[in-house]
This record gives sequence, structure tokens and C-alpha cells, in this order.
Amino acid sequence: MNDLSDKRTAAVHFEPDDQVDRLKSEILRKLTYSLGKAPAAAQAHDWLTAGILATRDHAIDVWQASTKESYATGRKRVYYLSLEFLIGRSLADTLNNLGLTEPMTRAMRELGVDLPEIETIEPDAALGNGGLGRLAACYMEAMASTGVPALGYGIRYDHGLFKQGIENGRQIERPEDWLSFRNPWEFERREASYRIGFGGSVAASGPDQVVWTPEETVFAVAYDTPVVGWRGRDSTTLRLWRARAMHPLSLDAFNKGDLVGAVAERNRAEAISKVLYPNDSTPAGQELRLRQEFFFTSASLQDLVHRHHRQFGSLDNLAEKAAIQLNDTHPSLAVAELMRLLLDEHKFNWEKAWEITNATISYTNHTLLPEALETWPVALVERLLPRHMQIIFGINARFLDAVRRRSPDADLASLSLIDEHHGRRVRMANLAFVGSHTVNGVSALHSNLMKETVFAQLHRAFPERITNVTNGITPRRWLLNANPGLTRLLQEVCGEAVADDIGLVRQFGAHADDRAVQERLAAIRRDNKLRLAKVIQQDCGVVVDPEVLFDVQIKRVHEYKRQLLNILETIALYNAIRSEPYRDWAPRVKVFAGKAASNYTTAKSIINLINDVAAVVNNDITTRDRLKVVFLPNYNVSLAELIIPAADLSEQISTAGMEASGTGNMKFALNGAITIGTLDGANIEIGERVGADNIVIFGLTADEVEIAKRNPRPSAEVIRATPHLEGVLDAVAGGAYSPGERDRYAQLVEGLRLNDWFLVLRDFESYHQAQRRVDALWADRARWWQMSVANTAHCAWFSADRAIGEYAERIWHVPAGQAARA
Ligand code: 475
Repeated sequence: MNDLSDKRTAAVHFEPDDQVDRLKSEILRKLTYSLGKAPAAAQAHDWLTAGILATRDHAIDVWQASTKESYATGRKRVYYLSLEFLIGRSLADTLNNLGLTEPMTRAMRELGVDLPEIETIEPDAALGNGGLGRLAACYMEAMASTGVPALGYGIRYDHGLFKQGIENGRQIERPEDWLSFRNPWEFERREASYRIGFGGSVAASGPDQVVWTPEETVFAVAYDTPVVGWRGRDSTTLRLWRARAMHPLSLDAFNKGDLVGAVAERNRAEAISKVLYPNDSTPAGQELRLRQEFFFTSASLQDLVHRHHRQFGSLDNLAEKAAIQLNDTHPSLAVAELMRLLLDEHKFNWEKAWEITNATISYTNHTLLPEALETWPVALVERLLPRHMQIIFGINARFLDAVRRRSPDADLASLSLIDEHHGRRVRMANLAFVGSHTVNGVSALHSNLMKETVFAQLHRAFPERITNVTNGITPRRWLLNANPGLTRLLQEVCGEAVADDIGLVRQFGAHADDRAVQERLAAIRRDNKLRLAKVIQQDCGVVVDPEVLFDVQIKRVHEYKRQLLNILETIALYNAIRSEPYRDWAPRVKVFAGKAASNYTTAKSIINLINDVAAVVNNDITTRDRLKVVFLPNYNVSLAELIIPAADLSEQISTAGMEASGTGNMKFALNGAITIGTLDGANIEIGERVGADNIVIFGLTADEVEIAKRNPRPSAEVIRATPHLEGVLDAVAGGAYSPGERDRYAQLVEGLRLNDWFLVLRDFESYHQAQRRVDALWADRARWWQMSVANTAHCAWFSADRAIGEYAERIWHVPAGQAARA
């Protein structure tokens, strides 16, 4: 057994030998008849595919039973519309949920194959950027685990999020290619294919009713993947759309020798599902993005309307049988598209169509950064979607009329779906808000800030509409599978049933002072750190000692997430160690990972700085045993699964008020890492649950940030008042970490000196002090493990099952099959 294979034992094990024999013959059949390979000739990837296909058969049994049940009972279904699903790998999770981990491991072993090893060659399905996409993936699994009938709708991108390489300390992007060897999990559904129109003209055919004749039409073809829930009781469906041309080849053009023209239509159509936009928390703004948004929204709505009509013979009761959740504003054209389908295709009058639309749709907001709110030029929407533009104007006119009648002093300009200040643009958040019966934020703080800031006027007009559902994470992937050692300990202490009812981890809290438990925890963490240390050595060429404090910041690189604060403080620490090398510094390794959007210059410069600092620090013999800095390339879901269980300290240090929730913070805390963080997003709720003594909080609060922004303190003054900061900034700006290019970071530092928008300088001292508190806690190891136990014991509430339970009850009004307990 290698060091990964014992992770299997965390799974449910109730299978007798004949199940192993059955799996063996299933694998061999797949290998022989689906892949055409003899066992002797099979390569690792053949075994992987055969294993996936054999597993998929078991998933299909569950899937068909779930689908049949929800048809037979006519239960309400959830449709989760998301431009991103950041799934990662599927084999280990599917096996674990099916209770097949152990028999499959044995079956493979008897065939001479190491399952954990081949699992690592499954490509990550990286159809997402970050938090929003990963949340959608967790929720698909949690709905399957809690018995909520659901379809997730998205785009089957040929190329997911780019692969990140680090060359000379700089990020380089390489295309991602997960489909190049086909995707064994999916099923193409030729019958589920819809026409998606763009452009053209509209002609009146009656009051409120028009005929839209698109100029261009592309096909959306469905690809389905089952998502199996815990213990294989239920399954949801991920339905991703691929764009195909109506006429893949123009023979006319071809015959004239115009080879490019012959495939022009095809290229234009297929471009829609070609590649995921690599922006996180920033709108893309290009026409192709709007085409993607409409493409998948229209296909999904046509599909669900068609399904409903076939099942119930009428759309009158759509809202009773369907809940459509918009994951951010990317699918908010759904409001106009559903109206169009009801008005133009199903001949409802406006009032009825609006009532149905509003009762069916709800919307989740994931960010308040003003620059991140999507808007589209009216002229573009008019050209690409003339009918939808009419409908949006229609919604807006009626909405503003109603507000004007109710409250004559309302601020209509800010309520309007059209922003008239910046060359007339459609505000997608306002469209989603007005078209939804419920709008939610993703943490308590964020939902409150929604009411006070971006949505203040809309909130006044609809005081009941905004609610909060704090995010959640699936404990199956992020605890059971990622951390089998801790899972085993939890099962021993809290009972085997923790796997079924994560709420039982609460009992772990009673063992916080138990020396034996503390020692077990330390040993588990050490093993996890050893696993990570191997990867660090491989990928960064740096040897790290598993005994030192692993201090981890992994997430998209963004100014508001403040990786810059972390690395500047690291430099201060480095300087301090060098000036007093004999003090008892808590030895640390600073672990960073994360991608920057390819056009985000400042974020890329921060990555460069981290790597440059790493090069200096890691080669300095005076700090050798005390400090190392590593930047792991190509952060993705699989890497997160490796890193999180190995973390001692979780860095959640965003400028307060800017991180809507965070979900990485929850994964770390559940795995027993201590959070150092600001009072932002879900950090606040983590603190409330684990207790103030078990989290390290620093920095300005969201209210104080608000004030600081209105009356900014000059950077020079802040720097003067902060010990060590001047020296750190001067060193970076002067090229101490970039000797080959002295002015490499001149701009980055100049930016801070000119305008400390993210309060990196303002929060520096408070952060520095907080890190010294961490040093002291780490020195008292019994205290540290006490805190760690408290974190695990009190974070079950952050289970995605709890979050889905809240959506189901308060927003979707669907009963969960198995009550979510947490
Ligand atoms: C928040 N992505 C986290 C997480 O709720 C939160 C935006 C535009 C285009 C493409 N991607 C985006 C986001 O806005 C995003 O990922 N937001 C994140 O959603 C889940 O936990 O705080 O930043």
C-alpha cells in the first residue's frame, strides 16, 4: 500500500467478497468491450476509464431510480442555472458516495492496479473560476445527498479554466484540455437539442405578442452527467450544453475554394461553448460572453418548459413544480427568456406570464464589488436579442410605474433596469432582482450589506425580498474523502454515523483536552503535511519540514483577498528573523496557490512578487529552519483537497466587506485549521461558532472600512505610524527581491502609496500583531490542538446539506427527501 491507499478505509464498508468479484468482472468487461483492450496491454488510463465506466453503471442505477421517482410523484424540481460548475475529479467521490470505495480498491488491486494512483490521472473538470463555480458543484452533490430533485444547467466548455505554469516566477497560462481524451462520465442526448436564436427582427402580431425572426440560429445539444449523493440513495443531473452549427459546412463556399468561409458558420456557432471566461469577480464584457449567457439560459429554459409541459400539459402550474435558481447574474436573461416563452410561444398575457416568471425564479448574489456587477450596452442587447430588449423595457416600464405610484419620492434612476449614466446599459442585477421572488446573499454580513449598499433602493421597494443563506461545503468531498485520517478519528470518537450525520462532530468538542486525542490529531496532521511536502518538493523544488507551522493562503489572486498583505508581512517577518536569528521564532512555511485572471496585471505582479520573495528567503541560510515560502502552481480542486487537510493556519484576510462569504474558510476550519482572518464574509459566522478564543481576528471591520474609505488616511502617515513597513516597501520597490529588474515592483508599491484602496497598509500592523499571537499559540501545542478540535467540532453547520436545507425550505419550497441534519 502506498501512502494514499489507506484513505480508502474512511468509506462505508459492508461489501462481501462476491461484490469484489463482480466489480472485477465489470471492470474487465469494460476494458475488453468498451475500450477494446486486453488486460495485459492496458495502460493506467485504460484502467481508469474502465473503472469509471464500471462505476458509472452503478451511478446510473441510482440515477434512473431518482429520475423515475421524481416523475412518478410529480415532485417539484430545482433547476440550478450556473455558468460555472467547478467539479474537479469525480471517481473517488462517486465511489465513496456509492459505498464502493473499498470493494473497488480491492477489485483493482486483485487486477494488479493501484486505485488511488490511477485516480490521480483523472483530469479535473475545471468548468469554473473559483468560489461561485465550486459552490455550484457542492450544491449538486448536496441536493443529491438530501433528496432534492434537481438539474444543474451549464455549458460544456471544451476548455475549462487555463492551466497555470510558473516560469521565472511569473504566471503563464496554458489551455486546459479535459475533453481531449473524451469524458467517460457524460451522455450525449441528441434528442435534447434546442434552437437558440440571435439577432434578426421582431414584428407585432397582437397586443403584447410578437414574432421574433432570428438572423442566426445555433443548436444547443445536451450532455448529461449523474451526480450521486451520499450512500447512493439519490442522484441529481448535471446537464451541460454544447453549441453546434445548423449547417456545419457550406458546400457553396467550399466549391468556390473558400475553405475558411465553408466552416465560418460552424466556427462562429461552436465558439459559444469553446472556452470558459477566466475572470473571477469581474465581468467579461465581450459579446461572446453575452452569447454564452443567452445560449445556456435559453436552452435550459426551453428544456425545462418542454419537460413541464409534457408532464403536466400546461404551464399554469410551472411555479408549483419548478424552482429556477440563478447563480449570480450570468443567467439573468432567464427573466426575459421565460417571459418570451410564456408570451410568444404559449400565448399567456403579460400579467399572468409575469406572475409565473416571478414565482418561479430566485437569484443568488455573490459579490458586491461595484466593478463586478454585470451590465450590457442596450445597443448590444438590442442587436443580439431584439425581442428580449423589448421585454426588458416592458418589465422596466411597469416596474417603475408601480414604484412611482406607491412611493412618489423613490429614486427611480437607481431602481431602473437601465443605467442611463454610462451610455445606456442593462443592469443585470436589477433585472434578476426584479424578476425574482427571493434574492439571497451568501453570508449574514454580505446579505446585510446588500440591503445597505448595492441593493439599497431595490430593498426599499421590496423589503421582503432579500434573505440570507450562508454558503456551505460538502463534507463528503472536503472531510471524508480529503481527510481520511481525521475522518477515522471522528468516527471512533463520535461514532460511525458521523458520515451520515455530520452534526455528530459536535461530540468531538468534549475531547478538546484529551491528550490522547490531541496526539492522534497531531499525527494525522503530520501525515497530511508529509503528503503535501512531497508535492512541494516535486513542484517547487523546496524541502519543507512537516514539523513546522503550515500557514496557507489558497484562492484566486485578487487585490481584495490581499495576498499582498500576506507577502509583505512575510518580508517583515523575514527581516525580523534575520536581525534576531537566535530568538525562538515559530518556524513556518508560507504556502500560497492561486490563479490570476490573465488580464489582471496587478494580481499577476503579486504572484511574481511571492515567487521572487520565495527565491530570496528559501536560499538564505540564516532563516533556513525558520521560514520557507512556496507558491504551488496550477491551483485547482484536486490540489485544494491535498493542501487543506495539511494546513495548520488558514489565511482569510480580505478587506472587510469585500469577500461575500468564502467557502475555503469553511473547509479549513472543518479540517481543524486555525483561521487568521478579518471580520468578513462567513469568517464572522465561523468565529461565532468556534468561539472568539479559537480564531485569530484582526483588522478593520466592514463599518470601519466604510469610514476609512470616505476619509482616507494618507498612506505616508500610515506608513510612518507602522513599524517596519517603510523598510519593507522600500526594499520591494527598490528591487531587493528582483535584482535582475530593479523597478519590477515600483508600480505595485507606488499604487499602495498613492491609494491604499484595499487597506493593505492600514491593516498591516494589526495583521502583524495577530501573526505574533499565532506564534504564541503554536508554541503552546496543547492549546493549539484544543483550538483545532473546537474548530472541527463546531463547523458542521457549514455543511452544504444545511445550506441546501435552507434553500429548499425558505426559497424553493421543496421538501427534502432525507432531512438535512447538521
Ligand atoms: C465570492 N465569480 C466568495 C463565493 O458564494 C463566495 C464573477 C463574475 C464572473 C465570473 N466569476 C465570478 C464570483 O463572483 C465569485 O466566485 N464569487 C465568490 O462566490 C460563493 O464564497 O466570497 O467571492
